[in-house]
Amino acid sequence: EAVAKAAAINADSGAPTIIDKIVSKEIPSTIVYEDDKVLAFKDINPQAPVHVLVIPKCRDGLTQLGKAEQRHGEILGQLLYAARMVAEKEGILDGFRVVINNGPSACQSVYHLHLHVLGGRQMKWPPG
Ligand code: DGP
Repeated sequence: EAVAKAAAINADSGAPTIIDKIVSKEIPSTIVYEDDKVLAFKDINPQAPVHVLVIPKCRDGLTQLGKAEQRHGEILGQLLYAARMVAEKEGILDGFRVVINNGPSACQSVYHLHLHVLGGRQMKWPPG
């Protein structure tokens, strides 16, 4: 966990991330949902039977949710709606969780806003 935190601190620079390469398809991913603004693909390190990341194709300053401004309202809504579409496509609409890790203390490791859509098993509360 300390390593993850250190990586997160170093990553918060606004530099390109792995997600840019996933959007450009330079790095392959298993796409679950895509439209002109949003891409959803399977997480490489799944924490549940269904674990999908939902991202804005254009980062536009949204390295993390904490950087959101009022002008981002439309894309933020589109991301949540895409999360719901992913849940339906993956057959977990009756029970799923949406998580956004924001910053080092939440173990954010990739600084391009992304929603985790998790499901397919009984989730616990509180989350760790
Ligand atoms: P977070 O810790 O909230 O910043 O989540 C970043 C997620 O990104 C983490 O669950 C693993 C995932 N991830 C990292 N690199 C890749 C990759 O190259 N491909 C895919 N599909 N997922 C990745």
